[in-house]
Amino acid sequence: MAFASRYPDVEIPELSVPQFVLGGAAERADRPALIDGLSGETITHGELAFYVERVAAALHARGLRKGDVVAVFSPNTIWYPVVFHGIAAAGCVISPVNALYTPEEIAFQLKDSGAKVLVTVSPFLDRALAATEKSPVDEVIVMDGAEGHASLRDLITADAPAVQVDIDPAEDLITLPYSSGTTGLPKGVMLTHRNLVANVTQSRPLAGVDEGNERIIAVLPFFHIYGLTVLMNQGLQWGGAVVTLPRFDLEQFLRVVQDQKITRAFVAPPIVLALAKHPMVDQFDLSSLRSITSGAAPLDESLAQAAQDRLRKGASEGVSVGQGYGMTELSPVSHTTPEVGLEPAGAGPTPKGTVGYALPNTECRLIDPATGEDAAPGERGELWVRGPQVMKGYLNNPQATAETLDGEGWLHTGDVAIVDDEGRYTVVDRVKELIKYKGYQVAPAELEAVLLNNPQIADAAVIGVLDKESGEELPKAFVVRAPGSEISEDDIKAYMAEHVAPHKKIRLVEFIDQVPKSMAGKILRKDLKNR
Ligand code: 4UU
Repeated sequence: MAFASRYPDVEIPELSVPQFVLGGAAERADRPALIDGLSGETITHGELAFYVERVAAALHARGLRKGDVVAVFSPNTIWYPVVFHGIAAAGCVISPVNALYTPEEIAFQLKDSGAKVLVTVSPFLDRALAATEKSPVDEVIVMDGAEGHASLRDLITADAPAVQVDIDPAEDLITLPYSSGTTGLPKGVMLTHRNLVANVTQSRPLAGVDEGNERIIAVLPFFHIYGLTVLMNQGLQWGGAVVTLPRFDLEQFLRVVQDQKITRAFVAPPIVLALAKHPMVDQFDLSSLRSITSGAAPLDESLAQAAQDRLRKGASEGVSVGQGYGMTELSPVSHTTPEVGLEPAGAGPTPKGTVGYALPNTECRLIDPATGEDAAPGERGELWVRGPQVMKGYLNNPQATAETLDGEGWLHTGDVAIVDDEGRYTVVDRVKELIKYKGYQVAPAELEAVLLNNPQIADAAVIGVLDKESGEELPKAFVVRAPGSEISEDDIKAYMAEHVAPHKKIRLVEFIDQVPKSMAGKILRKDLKNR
């Protein structure tokens, strides 16, 4: 049985993402669109639209054409959205690279996505060049400039004729973020202009937007789909200001909320934890905050309540703490908690442990993994989602696409949920391989491949184990030593830390004689979990 959304459908504008997001720029040309939370440097809506047009023209003049992939490897800065929309307006596809990645990880994405150009920042240039040694691109552009490389200033001031690229929003890709999905290695997730336009449009009826006056803190990274759609594009489309921070530091975060009069914070559970528990929070005036939404990993119900109670005891009487649920393959939002007063007709307050309601235009099913049938009412089942935010598929991987996205358009999330009589969903488990560490993806198959590259390791399997204290899932490796090897736990941790980004580090090691596998050779992760 398919559950329809409790909200009436919304109409999805037939626009490209730059047209949709920057469409209101002329009306608010002189108002800030992007503010650097540390330096205060500002780009207005008018400047943003102008720079985007210039970057698109310059990329076109350099020979980039519709469908070409440009990788972007940068922390959050006020220039990231300029680059993102410039690439998009040229009809090209942005593949956002995690700022923590090692050269090997970057090279994998460059090669797999077929990126022609890599855009980065000077502090990342060493890693970028080490990556392009392994997987060459035509050009490396350094936003803030570096000897021998074009800069963003060069692009903006280039004497290139304006371009008008025809974009078919329903077919043409805008972005190619990487996700392991339910199994295997990271894959390019093909998201169209329409996917992203839809997701921002669908989220609006639950958000209660004060058009032009919202101030969003952008501390979650733009290179992850959450930051890309919800913070950057939604924030800009709402017409207020997006205030960027390059990384999470609690004091900077609190200071920016206070000084920049932030109205909305979209965060991940570790930030809610800090807001609930850290003594420093009381030293700041956070009264401008109207809502905090947590997503990307499970949020404990009592923690959400504690954070809200604490902020309300301060000056932010009206603040609410809620949740969103999403997945890269869903552009990413399928469920969210409505702002108070925007619940579906007749529904009461949304309980804190839930991820709220399915967005408009979004259908859901809950499927019993054991039987493949719809779960009985009130019972848990794997969440399937259908709607205009569902990805087109995985790049160059029809098999993985078919395993995740069925012929009727249902995206099989690999998460287990229940729905209550009011239509509110609670995520209760995950049946896919994916591990989440501080909201970031960790793909066991990827770590297993790196482990197996070590000649001292004969076989390996990786699972996530819950750390009761932090509430985090810790990547744990089960390792079979090669004959004669005496490789130690510390050796393995050090070896992995050299090859993978910090969030993917192996945090626990157990030596075993044999990795349990099915007849078909699949690792029996359940058996490892149950040990
Ligand atoms: C339990 O993490 C994301 C997207 C997060 C997001 C975005 C916008 C959340 C709210 C929002 O408004 O994408 P991925 O692809 O990195 O990871 C997807 C996985 C899900 O399948 C699920 O296992 O992250 C987990 N997840 C959650 N789990 C995401 N949100 C939640 C949640 N509770 N609220």
